Amino acid sequence: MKFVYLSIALLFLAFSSFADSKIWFQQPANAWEEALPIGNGRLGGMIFGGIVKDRIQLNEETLWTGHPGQYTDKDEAYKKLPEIRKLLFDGEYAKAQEITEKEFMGIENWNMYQTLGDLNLTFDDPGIAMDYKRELDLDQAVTRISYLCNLGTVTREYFSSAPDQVMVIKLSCSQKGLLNTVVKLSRPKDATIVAKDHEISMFGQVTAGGVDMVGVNPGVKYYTDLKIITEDGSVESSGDSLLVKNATTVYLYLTAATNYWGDDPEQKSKSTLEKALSKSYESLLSSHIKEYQSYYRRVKLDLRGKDFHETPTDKRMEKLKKGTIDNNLIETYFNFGRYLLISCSRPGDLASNLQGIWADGLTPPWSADYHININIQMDYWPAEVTNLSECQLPFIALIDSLKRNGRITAQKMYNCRGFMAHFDTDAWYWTTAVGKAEWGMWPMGAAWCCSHIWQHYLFTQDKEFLEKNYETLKEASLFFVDYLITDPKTGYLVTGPSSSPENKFETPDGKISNITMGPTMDLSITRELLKNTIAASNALNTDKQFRKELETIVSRLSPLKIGSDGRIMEWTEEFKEPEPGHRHISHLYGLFPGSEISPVKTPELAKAARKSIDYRLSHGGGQTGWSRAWIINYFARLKDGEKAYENIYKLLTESTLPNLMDALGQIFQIDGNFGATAGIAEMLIQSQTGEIDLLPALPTEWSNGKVSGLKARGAFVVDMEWRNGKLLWANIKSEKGVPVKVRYGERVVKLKGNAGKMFKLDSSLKSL
Ligand code: FUC
Repeated sequence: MKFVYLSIALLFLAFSSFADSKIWFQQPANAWEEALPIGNGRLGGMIFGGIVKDRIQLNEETLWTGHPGQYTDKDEAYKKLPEIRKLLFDGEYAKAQEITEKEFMGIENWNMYQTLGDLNLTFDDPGIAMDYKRELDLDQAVTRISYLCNLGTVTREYFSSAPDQVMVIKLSCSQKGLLNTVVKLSRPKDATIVAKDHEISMFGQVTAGGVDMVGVNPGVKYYTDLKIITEDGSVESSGDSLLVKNATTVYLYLTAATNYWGDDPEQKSKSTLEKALSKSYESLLSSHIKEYQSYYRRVKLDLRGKDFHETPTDKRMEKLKKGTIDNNLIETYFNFGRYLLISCSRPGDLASNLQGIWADGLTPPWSADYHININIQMDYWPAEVTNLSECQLPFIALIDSLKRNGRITAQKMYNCRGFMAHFDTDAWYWTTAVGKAEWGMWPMGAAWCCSHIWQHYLFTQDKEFLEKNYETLKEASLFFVDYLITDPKTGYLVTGPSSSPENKFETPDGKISNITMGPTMDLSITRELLKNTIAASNALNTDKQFRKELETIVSRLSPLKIGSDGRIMEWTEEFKEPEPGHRHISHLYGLFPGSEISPVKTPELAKAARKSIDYRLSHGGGQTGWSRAWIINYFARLKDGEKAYENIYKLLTESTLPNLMDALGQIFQIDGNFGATAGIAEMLIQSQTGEIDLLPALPTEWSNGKVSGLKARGAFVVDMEWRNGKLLWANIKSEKGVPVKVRYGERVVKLKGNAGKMFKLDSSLKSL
C-alpha cells in the first residue's frame, strides 16, 4: 500500500480558529509514543490513526493489580531505630544502611497500573491515501483524522467525554456506503471477549505482571462495552469481532468500569452506555466541548510567535533542534500541559499517576504508580497557577487515602503518632519503606504531599476546604513532633534515617552510601509542613496549644547551610558526590516548590542555590524531562528568564517526544509536561513570598506578549500585557478581598482588600 502524504491541510482549516492549539501530523503514529492522548479524567485513549489498521489503546484509571493491605510494615521495626540512628550520628553510614535494608525495611511487591486493552479497527486497503492529517485539537479536546482516497474524504473523530463518561468515535466517508471495517477489542490477558448484536463486551479480573503470570496477585474486576451505531449499511458479529459493511457513517461508543469504587463493573459500564446512547452524537460532542472549555479557556497565553501552524508538530520539533525560534510551539506545549491535566485529573477521580492515565501494556515503566519523592507532586505544580484548582482535588484525596496505612507505618516503623509515607505508593495507598535505601528509605512522602493542601488554600482562600483538611496537616505534623531527634553535634532537630532522594555520597572512608541523619530536603519539607500547620491553625483560630508546640519545634530545626564552596549543602556533612550531575536537586526544595529561598528576601541563600544548580548542570544535570522541568522552575524563581528559557528549549529538544509528551529516555513520563507548564507560568507570575510578582523572569525571546487567567495566592486572577520586555498593563481581580502587594521589578504597590474588585494597573503599577 502506498500513502501519499501531501502537506496541503485545507481540509482541517475549518475545524478550529485556535490554530496554535493543535498538535498535528501528516502520518499515523508508528509507535505508542507518537499516538495522541484523549481522556476525561478517567477513561483514556491513545489514538494511532492508521489508514488500514487503526489502534486506540485504552485505559481506565482504576485498572490496578493488587489489593489493599498487600504491603505490611515490619512488626516492631522501630526497635531498630535507635541503633541505626546512633550509627548514622557516629558516621558509620555503610553499616547503618546495611541494617536498615535488612531489618528495618520491607520487601518489594509492585502492583501495576495496566492497559484496559486495545480497540482495533481494520479498514479495506484504499491503495492510495492523500492529504493525510492526524490532529489533537487542544481547544476542543477532540482528535481528528482525515485523508482522501477511493472512499472520498475519510474522517474520524475521537473524544472522551467527562459529562457522559463515554469515549466516542465517529467514522465516515464522503462516498455513500463505502465504509467497511472490522471492529475488535483485545487485551494481552485476563479477558473474555463476547461480540453479539451491535455490541462487544470484554471483561475479567486483572492479575500481576506479564502474560506468564495469569492469576498471580489479582486486582480489580473490569468490564468494558463497545456499541456500534450506523446510519446505513450492516453490522454483524463474527467470533469476537463486529463487521461493519457498506456504511457511510459509523459511531462507536465505549464505556468501562471496575469494582475499584465498589461498583458492579458490568452494571456500571452498561448503564453508562445506555445513558450515552440516549443522546445524539452531536449532543454528546457539544456537551463534551462545552464542559472541557469551561476549564481550558480560563487561561490564554500569547507569546507573539511566528505563525508556523501549517508545519506539522514533529517537523516544528525538528526545526527547533536546528535553532528555529518557535514561541507558538512553547504556547502549544503550555496549552498541552493544561489539556493533559484536565484530561487526567478530575474531581472524584484518582490522582494523575506517572503517566497521567495513559499507559500501555501490563508492566508500564515504574508500574505507572505514584512516586511521591518528586514526580506526582510535580504533576500538580501547574494546577493552581494555571487556574485548574479543581484538577488538584484528586491529589488532595490521595493524601487523605494515605492516612489509614500511614498511621500504621508511623506506629510500627517509628513508634510515632500521626501519619507518614515513604517515597512511593499506588492505588492501594501503601506507605511502608521497601527495597533499597537509595530510594526506599525516605520518610517525607506524605509531608511533601501535604504542602499541596496549604497551597490549594492559599490560591483559593477556601476556608471550608481548609477546615476539612486541617486534621490531615495536623496528623502529618504530629508525626514529626514524635519523630524528630536532636543531633548531638549541633543540638538541632533532624530527621533520619533518610536520604536526599535517590542521591548517593562517598563516606570519608571511601564507601558509597545513601542514608544520613537530617538531609537538607527533609528539613525544608518539615519546616514548611509545620509552618503551614501553624498558619492553618491561625487561619481557623484553633489548636492554640499545638500551634505553640510546633512553633518551638520550628525554631529548633536544623537550618539551611551554605558549604565551603558556596553551594547549599545537600547533607549535614560536605561529602564527596559520586554523581555531581544527579537528576534530583532536592536540597533546593526551599527555592521551588518551597519558598524559603528567594533572591529578594534571602539573597545569600539564592546565590548559593544558583551555584548549586550551575554545578549540577555543569556535570550533566537535567537528564530527564522532569529534572529539566524542575530546573526551569528554579531559574524562574531566581528571576533568570534567559536561563529558564534556555532550559525550556533543552526540554523540548532533548526530553520531549514528537507528540509533545514528556520523555525520560524514550519512555513517556507525564511529570515533565506538568513541571514545565508550571515553569512557564512561574516565569510570568509568582506569588510565593506574599507579593504578586509580575513578569519576574521574562526572557528576551518573549519580549512581547499577553496572558490572561493566571492565578496568584490570595485568590487573584491576573491578566497582563507586555511590550519590548516591559509591562504595559495588568488587571488583577480579587476574588476574596485579600489585601496584597504587587511587585513589578523594584516597584511595589499595595492593593486594599476588596472582594470582586478588578484592579487596573498601568506600566508603573499606577491605578488606571
Ligand atoms: C524517580 C526518579 C526516576 C523516575 C522515577 C519514576 O524516582 O528518580 O528518574 O522518574 O521516579
